[in-house]
Amino acid sequence: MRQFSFSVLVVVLIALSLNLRTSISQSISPWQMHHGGGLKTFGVRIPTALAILEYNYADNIPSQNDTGWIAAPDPDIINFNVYSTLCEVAKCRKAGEFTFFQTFVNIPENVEVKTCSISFIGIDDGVRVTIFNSLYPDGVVVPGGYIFAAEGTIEYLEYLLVAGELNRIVITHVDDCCSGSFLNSAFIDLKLCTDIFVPNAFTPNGDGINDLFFVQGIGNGVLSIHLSIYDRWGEKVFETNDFNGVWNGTYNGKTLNPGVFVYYVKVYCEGGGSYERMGDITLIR
Ligand SMILES: [Ca+2]
Ligand SMILES: [Ca+2]
Repeated sequence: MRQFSFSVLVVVLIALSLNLRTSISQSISPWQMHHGGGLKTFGVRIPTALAILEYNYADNIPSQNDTGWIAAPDPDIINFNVYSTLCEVAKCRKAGEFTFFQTFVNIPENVEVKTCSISFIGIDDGVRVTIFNSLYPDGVVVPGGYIFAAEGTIEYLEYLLVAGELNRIVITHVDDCCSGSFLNSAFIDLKLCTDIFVPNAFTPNGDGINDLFFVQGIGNGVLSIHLSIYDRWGEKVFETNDFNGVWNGTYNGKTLNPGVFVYYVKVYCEGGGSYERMGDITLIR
């Protein structure tokens, strides 16, 4: 009976890892652009250091189905480049024209967004990033989500994205100075992974119930893991890089006494990125 239960467990484990550990099908739709409502006069000249205040004058972000949305010049990277409407009309930072770009990021269910950033190359003159999803139906500007420089990266979008739905990302571009008005490229770097589950106790007494310790829930997007377990004196008693690696409560072939151990697991995600978990495991007999 014990032998049977153990075999069943092993078969279930292998089946789980074979069935679940497939790649995640995320998708990022082609960039669209919207010309907005034309030149906005600020009335005052906004100092360079306070340039984000220009966004107080921006048009509202058009709704996602607004008929003004058209394909971006290059739907993959944007590649927007026009002559500034400010030339011979307004001095730098006394007026601005706002142009919008949107894309939809489809994040599957049951995954963790480990990191997400958006990098820009060739900005003239500034960008702001806003995210819309079920958590933020009215949109949320990413904290620190402004760049007034030739290029840069906005990070930590992962805290605002929602799995299991389309997340709409909108760039509001501002041209505030003659003569150029361009946004060459935007690149969204999204790293997804399943979140693992690590039990906090097991009972390796040979009764076929909860006799093995292993990392659970290794699913979509996990590339590899490294698990190590230490006793209370800091000695490593188990280590594996195997998804299916199990600890049976022994060390060097000897049965260990009941007690509290510490596990450390590092999970490497497809496409880069990783995360770590550590905690206690109680060995009970
Ligand atoms: Ca400009
Ligand atoms: Ca047991």
